[in-house]
Amino acid sequence: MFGALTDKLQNLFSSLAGKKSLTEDNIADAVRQVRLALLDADVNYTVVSNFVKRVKEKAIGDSVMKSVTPGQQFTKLVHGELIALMGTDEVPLDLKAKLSVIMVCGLQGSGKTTSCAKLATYIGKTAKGKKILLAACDLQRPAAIDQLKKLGSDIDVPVFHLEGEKSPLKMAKKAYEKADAEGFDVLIVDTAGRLHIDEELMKELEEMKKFLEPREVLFVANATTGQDAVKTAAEFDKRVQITGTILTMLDGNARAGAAISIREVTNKPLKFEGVGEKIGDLQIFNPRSMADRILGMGDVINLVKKAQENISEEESLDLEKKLKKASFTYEDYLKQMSMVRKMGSFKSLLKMIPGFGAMGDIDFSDTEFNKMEAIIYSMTPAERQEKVELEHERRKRIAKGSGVPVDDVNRMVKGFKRVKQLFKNMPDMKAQAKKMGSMPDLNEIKKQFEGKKWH
Ligand SMILES: Nc1nc2c(ncn2[C@@H]2O[C@H](COP(=O)(O)OP(=O)(O)OP(=O)(O)O)[C@@H](O)[C@H]2O)c(=O)[nH]1
Ligand SMILES: [Mg+2]
Repeated sequence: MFGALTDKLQNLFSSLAGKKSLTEDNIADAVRQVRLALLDADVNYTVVSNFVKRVKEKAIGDSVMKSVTPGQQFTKLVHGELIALMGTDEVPLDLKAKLSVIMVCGLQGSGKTTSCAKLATYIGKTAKGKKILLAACDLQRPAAIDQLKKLGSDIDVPVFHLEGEKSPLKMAKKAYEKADAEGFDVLIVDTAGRLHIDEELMKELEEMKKFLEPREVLFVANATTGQDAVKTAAEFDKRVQITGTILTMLDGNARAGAAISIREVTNKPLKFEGVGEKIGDLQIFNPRSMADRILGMGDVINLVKKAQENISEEESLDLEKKLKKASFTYEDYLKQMSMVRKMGSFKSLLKMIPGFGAMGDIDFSDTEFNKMEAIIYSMTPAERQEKVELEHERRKRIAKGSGVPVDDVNRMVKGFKRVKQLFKNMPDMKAQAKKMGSMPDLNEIKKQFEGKKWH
């Protein structure tokens, strides 16, 4: 997502890692490179200036820089400042009112309507039992109502609209009355977008806001639109006092620097990120996870969350025990791979795991998976359990049995060994979870990873 920025910062950090000490000179140079990398990624100019000023002050003033690993210290400093820039903590939705209204606004095509449906799904999952109503208050485009109705029916959430109603404000009022009368807990209001900010739109939103008294006014920002997103966010905030931002299109190859500047410019939290077109592709914005991804450290936080959502406790516990004990066999490998496949796109998932970037040469398509399955099924039980060495004769036999060239068998064995090694070094997530109660302390897990993976 931040490909170029990540590359530049990683190059910088590894060049620093070789240095014995950091002097004012090479700090100045490093800071300059951070500055260029951020500007290149389209981070807002003022935001960059403040950012590098903070980094420089800390780097020079910081006695830790005199420690044995100055490169790592500098990396940590940048990492910490990136987290601070994006808000430090997750900021959950405010749904405390008896009927909590969420007003969703933004420019045309930014992803408002989709985000309304995604939010409904998210709330349904995270705040179980809440009765949710969607309101179609975009009367600009006739198709907008149908779009929301379709999304609502897909996720089984009712959508309010009145045939023939021309005024968005009246529509919003009627939706509110219905939600109130029928005991809904959450009302999500989709609004019209415009190509540019215009007075009519802003007035409409202001009136709607005044009547609805929403707990949340969420600004939807398309991360691919660059600096405009920042200006627009500031303008929306001035007029309707947004409570937070939803970043969309982060799955595209966005130079998302502009989008992450929105927090500092508006001083309102980044609340969610949209990472795809599907209804489930919305996650709460976690500044730490985003900083990790920007620095190319993988996304352990969201990986753990995804794993918790998609894999049963026993399944993962069982496998994890084996992984830890290194009694991980080819059969487990197969199980592991099919489990990961359940969690969604393989590639995007692997990118979340530190160290897995290096496995880019492994192909995880269906054909490859089927091949791998055939190879493993052609092995004898002793081979599958790694009780015998897979010497050449055996590999030839397995290749023949599964109808693939020996090279494919070699590749599979190599992949298996790498995964086994990688998982042996993984921190014990489930033990962590037990210790902390139901939810693992993700930051703790991160810390354990940091120690292992940095330089
Ligand atoms: N890849 C990707 N596509 C998205 C995301 N969010 C929305 N989209 C797509 O972007 C397009 C526009 O989304 P809408 O939700 O209709 O945007 P909108 O702001 O309601 O648009 P208007 O109502 O016309 O102003 C749709 O095709 C969505 O499927 C996202 O996070 N990632
Ligand atoms: Mg829309």
